[in-house]
Amino acid sequence: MSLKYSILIMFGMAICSRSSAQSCSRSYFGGQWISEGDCGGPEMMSNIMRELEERAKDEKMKPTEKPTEKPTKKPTEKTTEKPTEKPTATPTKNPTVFQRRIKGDVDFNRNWTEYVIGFGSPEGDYWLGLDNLHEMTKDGKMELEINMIKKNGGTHMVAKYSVFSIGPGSDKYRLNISGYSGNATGDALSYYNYQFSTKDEDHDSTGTNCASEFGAGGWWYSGCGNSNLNGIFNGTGHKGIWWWSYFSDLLSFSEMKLWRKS
Ligand SMILES: [Ca+2]
Repeated sequence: MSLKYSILIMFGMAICSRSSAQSCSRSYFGGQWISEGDCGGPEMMSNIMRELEERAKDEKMKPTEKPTEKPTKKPTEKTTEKPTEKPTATPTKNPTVFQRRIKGDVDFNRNWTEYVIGFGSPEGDYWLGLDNLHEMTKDGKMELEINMIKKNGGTHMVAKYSVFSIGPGSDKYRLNISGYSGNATGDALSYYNYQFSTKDEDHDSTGTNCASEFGAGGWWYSGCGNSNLNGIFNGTGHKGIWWWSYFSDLLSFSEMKLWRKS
């Protein structure tokens, strides 16, 4: 008996035992099968052997089947692209502050170049700069609001101008202003429409330099004028910060801001 056939017989014994697990036991001894218990007789056994032989043939004829590995299909990932959001140009309702005197920690007695480019901190004492002022107002669509607090008594004064623009550097940032309203002592700016002056650039109408001899800061001086919001903080007389009268209207606070016309 070949080794292969022996294996088939042993496999048959296993099947037989499983089909009648409790009542049948068979063994191959001395060239024949010996049964113990109810194993269904020789006919059943021969049927089993025949089936095993057929199975062995079938197994031999079968080609080796390699498990076909199905390519794992990744689900198509659809990128959820958000539509490009265009920034919405929402018109700001907030004003632009271009001048503020509140702490006195920034020197305003500066030269021409510094007044052109600006200085200080937007959160504190501040001058935006004449170049920026010209750019922001040249379309003629800005209004001016000036908030002030008087040093003596703390009165809050407001001066508004419906027309406010600053000329180009070639015209020394000339003031164009009109349409006064408010509760300030009076209109202390609109009759000027003068060029800007500093201690090193004199464009006023006097024989002296108002920026250094009178006001101690850059301003639209004429001869020399009725306001001096860029004067010396806590200064006295005409070199201090004042509106309309340096005798009675010295200020502890000023803020100049632009509103875009609605
Ligand atoms: Ca002068």
